[in-house]
Amino acid sequence: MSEFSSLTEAVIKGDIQTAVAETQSALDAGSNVQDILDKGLIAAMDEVGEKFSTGQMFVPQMLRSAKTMQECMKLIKALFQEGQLRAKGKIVIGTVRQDLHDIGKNLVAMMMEGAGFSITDLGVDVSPKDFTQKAQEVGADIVAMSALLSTTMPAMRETIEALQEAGIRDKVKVMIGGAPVTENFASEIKADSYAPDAGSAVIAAKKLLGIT
Ligand code: B1M
Repeated sequence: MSEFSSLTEAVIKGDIQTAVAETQSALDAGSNVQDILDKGLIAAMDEVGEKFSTGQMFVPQMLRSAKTMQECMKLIKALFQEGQLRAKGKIVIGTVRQDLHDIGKNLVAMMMEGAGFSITDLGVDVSPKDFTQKAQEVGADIVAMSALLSTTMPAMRETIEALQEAGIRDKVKVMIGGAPVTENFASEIKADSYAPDAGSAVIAAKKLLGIT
């Protein structure tokens, strides 16, 4: 059991007040910030992802845990900018062109942030050009696209083509997901990865970047 087990437990339960207090007291006690993140917060989100993927936890509880994690992150985020924490990789995420559904995409983004990735969230209705420009600008490791409409899935292929045309397809991994998206579709459009839910998306992102 880690020294941050009360923090981990509070995040899993979605108990914002306790989790924030535990984070603050760990910081006040001089705990290593990377440890608070890895052993306290990320450990909690790993478990939440696992419980969600195996049907032991549902969307509202997962959102609550993700929100709890985000509130704790506010306390330690400034230290990221000061370079005291290592981001696991840079992910540019968005819902594809002409698609306004963002609940699932937000969940994926929150879980990925919870897993220690640096997230640039472009929001909804993101054009292939915008995905490409932002990926170039931030030096993204992964472009992550969400689509909830069968009519907007082709925009995923077009985004991959735009990355290709911009000459960065070999520098960036592409991950896709969303209710109508399938593993077959991912292979068809030559995406690097597909994930059916937010918990699996984190596992897939780690796998893409060779993080164990
Ligand atoms: Co829309 N809608 N909607 N809608 N809507 C669906 C998707 C639909 C299935 C409803 C239905 O007909 N049964 C249907 C799509 C049919 C299809 O094409 N297959 C539909 C339709 C038709 C429409 C409109 C066209 C309706 C209309 O106006 N005639 C319209 C389109 C607007 C547009 O986008 N241009 C529309 C509008 C809307 C609202 C704006 C009202 C609202 C969206 C609000 C918002 O997101 N801010 C809405 C909603 C809420 C839904 C439903 C009810 C719920 C979607 C949702 O949030 N699910 C949906 C029906 C349904 O799914 N039961 C429906 C919860 C969310 C947590 O799950 O998004 O699947 P999900 O995300 C999951 C996974 O898919 C995965 O992880 C998430 C967490 O586990 N995942 C990824 C998602 N992205 C991922 C990315 C990854 C990896 C995993 O890697 C990058």
